[in-house]
Amino acid sequence: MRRVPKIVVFLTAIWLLSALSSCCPTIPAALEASNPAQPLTLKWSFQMTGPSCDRVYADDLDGDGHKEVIAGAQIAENPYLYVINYDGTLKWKYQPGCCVLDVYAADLEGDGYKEVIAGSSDGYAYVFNYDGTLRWKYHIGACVTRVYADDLDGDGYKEVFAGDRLFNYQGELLWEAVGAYSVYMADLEGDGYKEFIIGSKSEQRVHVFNYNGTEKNGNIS
Ligand SMILES: [Ca+2]
Ligand SMILES: [Ca+2]
Ligand SMILES: [Ca+2]
Repeated sequence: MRRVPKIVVFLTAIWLLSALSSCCPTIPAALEASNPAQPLTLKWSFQMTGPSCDRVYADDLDGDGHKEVIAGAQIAENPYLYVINYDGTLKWKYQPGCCVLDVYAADLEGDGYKEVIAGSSDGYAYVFNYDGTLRWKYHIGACVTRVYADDLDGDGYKEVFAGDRLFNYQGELLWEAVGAYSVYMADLEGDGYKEFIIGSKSEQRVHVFNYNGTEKNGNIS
């Protein structure tokens, strides 16, 4: 039986260890989109730095009537957050310290321009202006796997959820939701205040909080 060289075993072990210890998942196979009954036509494709793109989103950041595509490269080496024009050309890009895990866009202060929110496995939540300039970033520490924004208290300014924390639009910490994994904001009973809905990964529960961070009606399992 042919022996595997020690260096190959060593490098494979290093790769496996780094893949397991990182927030970045293993690299999937190449995309195949096919349906013989209804063939798909490729409009354009954009070459990223890494072999994996985990999060994509689209919105009209600058209000010119064309939506931009936001895409995050999920690779530890040379990762980038990309904002791509509707025609497939690069608008801007930003290099965080590690993989981009989630992206979202929202007009935080209602000035007509949407901000780009990104979470990274470098432990930071990032908020960018529509033109790619960094507005603020916050070091959460753990991998920032979810980002989202909505106006929770109805004051006209959107709050930013990132990782397990809630910030005001200027990046000031409002409160923490330790153990949060997924999030959404909606006015459940129509009283003008949105509730903060949080899915917990470890507890297998959904929690609903009032806009001020107090738990609403106990846990909903
Ligand atoms: Ca646009
Ligand atoms: Ca804005
Ligand atoms: Ca608000």
